[in-house]
Amino acid sequence: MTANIYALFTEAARQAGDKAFIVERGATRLRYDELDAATTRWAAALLSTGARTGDRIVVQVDKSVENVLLYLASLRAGLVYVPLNTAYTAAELDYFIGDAEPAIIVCDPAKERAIAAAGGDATVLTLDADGAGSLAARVAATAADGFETVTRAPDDLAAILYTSGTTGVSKGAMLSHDNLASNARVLQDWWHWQPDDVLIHALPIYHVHGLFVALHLALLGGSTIRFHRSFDADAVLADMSGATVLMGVPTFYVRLAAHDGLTREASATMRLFISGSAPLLENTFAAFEAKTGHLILERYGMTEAGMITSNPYDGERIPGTVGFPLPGVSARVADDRGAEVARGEPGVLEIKGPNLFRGYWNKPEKTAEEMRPDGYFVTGDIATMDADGRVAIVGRAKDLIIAGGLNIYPKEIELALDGVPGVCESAVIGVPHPDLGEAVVAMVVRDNDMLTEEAVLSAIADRLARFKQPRRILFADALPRNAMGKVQKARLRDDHAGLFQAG
Ligand code: MLC
Ligand code: AMP
Repeated sequence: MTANIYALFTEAARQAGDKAFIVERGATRLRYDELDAATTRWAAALLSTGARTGDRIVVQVDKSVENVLLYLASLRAGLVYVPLNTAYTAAELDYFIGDAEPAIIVCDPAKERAIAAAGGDATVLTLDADGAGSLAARVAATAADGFETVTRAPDDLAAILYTSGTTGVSKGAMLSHDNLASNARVLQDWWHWQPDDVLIHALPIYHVHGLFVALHLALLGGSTIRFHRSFDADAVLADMSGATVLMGVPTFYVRLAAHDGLTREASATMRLFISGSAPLLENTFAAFEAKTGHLILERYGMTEAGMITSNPYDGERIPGTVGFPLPGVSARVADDRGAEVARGEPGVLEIKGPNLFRGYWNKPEKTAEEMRPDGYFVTGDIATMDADGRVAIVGRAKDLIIAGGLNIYPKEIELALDGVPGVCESAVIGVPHPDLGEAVVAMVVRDNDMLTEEAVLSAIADRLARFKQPRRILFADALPRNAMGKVQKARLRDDHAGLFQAG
């Protein structure tokens, strides 16, 4: 028996028959009974490059139906899928390619030349936003009558997803077929997935949320996906009638709640709005309920472990909490030595379960730093757990900013800023932002008074993806430090908390 997660999708597709799998702008792009034949061609085309089981395939392409097929075919072919945010710059890509050592790189045609130069021995193929490119041409030219899904063991890797770290260096979280399959099965049950569910998919497909949670649940359930290339509140609302589930980051719900088109009628067929990847504010939850009658179901997860806790489907959905550890997941709130604290007290959330990753690619020392001897993983999130086991995320021990559901580590930005001529030192913080939840702000001490905000931003533009670049640069004479010489970021955050607030 194979543990290849694709085998589960084959089975579900068989049961779904001629039902639509992906619908885009009202048109069916792919039916379930076409899925196996399509991924057969894509998988055969990938292996025709000479890539072998266990090889990495790095993918940085726009969201498209073909991108979905590429992902599924990579699983089928036994390759390890390494998706990258399309916003990453050439400088950032060099690192990922060097670290992952892929056999295949798939990129946008515009980046082919630069990537070929950095790609070493990898076969570089292209795929554009319309699903065309040298990979698509190879698929079209591949004659494949059948393709046997490559047998994988439960612990074999299905994907590596990069996540940045406190030191500014990204780490590849290794996720096995069993990590992904077990999490999808548990969520299917926990969220009462139904055969006639219709999912609005407007998340990017290079992160856990859009790639695994959303795609896998639809595939396992044989559900139809209403496919959106990116999130646009108008388009999502226009597509809501007849749909049943939406998964989004809090920014989705902030924008929807502010939209005149969000009403009880507009959301009448919906049964479930799920939020995660960043904290959902209680006022967003309340505004959404007031306009629709729906209680957004908040869950909590991370790249290293997929989904970890979730509010209940039937029980109380309490804003400001992320619910209960999912079945099979053990969670404890601990002090800095790993000893459990009293219920209700804050501490670092530690977790264990079949969803927990296989470690960081090529970085066993980083894996060891975040594991307790008894196998618990230290999430870096500060949480409380009540007597019933309900978890609330109340802060972060890690120096992390989450903007629009995307993680940004200040260190990486500070390193880039400190390299700009005229910058003496910098401190990067996250401050509340009405749309993105948090926005990146940099305090900069300069030794050249002529250095402007625009000049600093343009100096780092090629180095950092746009979403990581500070929304504001504030110049200061000095950074506030404590007696140990450490920059007092909490004070900076307090001082600038109102920067993006209206009024
Ligand atoms: C885009 N921009 C952002 C941004 N997204 N800036 C900060 N943070 C973000 N998240 C910038 C762009 O570079 C651009 O800059 C400007 O904002 C507008 O770009 P856009 O493309 O129009 O943005 P928009 O479509 O509005 O996108 C915002 C968003 C999107 C929130 C809809 O970022 C998004 O889909 N986020 C979801 C991320 C996600 O999937 N996270 C899950 C991680 S998994 P300029 O200056 O050029 O105009 C995980 C685990 C778990 O965390 O628990 O799920
Ligand atoms: P990532 O590394 O991109 O997978 O992001 C994981 C991090 O997102 C977690 O460690 C949390 O800090 C944060 N996160 C995810 N879901 C929630 C949530 N519902 N509430 C608060 N923080 C969340």
